[in-house]
Amino acid sequence: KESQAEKFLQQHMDPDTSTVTSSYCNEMMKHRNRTVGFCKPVITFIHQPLPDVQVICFQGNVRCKNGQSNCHQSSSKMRITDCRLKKGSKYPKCDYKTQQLQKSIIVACECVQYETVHFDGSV
Ligand code: PAX
Repeated sequence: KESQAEKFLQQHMDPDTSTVTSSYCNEMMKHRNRTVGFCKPVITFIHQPLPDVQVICFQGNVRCKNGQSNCHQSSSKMRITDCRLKKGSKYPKCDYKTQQLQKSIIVACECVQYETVHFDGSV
């Protein structure tokens, strides 16, 4: 079984893409998230080298949305793409809106190797 950290990389990392087309999210959600049973409402892909994301675990500590204290906010803005499910889109036809952004991101880190495990949001 893949670890939480591996799942994070699989679900959120796409370092090699710099410009995305309007079909980016629909393609990525199909290939990467292999949505089974339902359409995920929102997933963010991060277009930065992996070390830039790993180091966030050593940057500003913030409270997570679920009240846990293991979230960290990136000190610099990151190139990201938000994929949001379009209204009225129904499984299995998950239809996403693609939005390229430059924002600071908030991730949860676990202590074993201090790795990113959850995407908490962007600000
Ligand atoms: P997840 O499935 O919520 O958590 P995601 O990034 O894939 O994450 P497993 O063993 O898999 O159950 N973990 C934590 N989760 C939340 N908060 C803290 N502090 C925490 N610490 C550890 C992945 C694993 O991380 C563990 C948690 O137990 C999981 O372990 O987000 C819903 C999804 O939408 C994405 C991010 C989430 O998926 P929401 O709204 O509930 O926070 N998402 C959300 C996104 O990609 N972009 C966005 O802007 C937002 C808002």
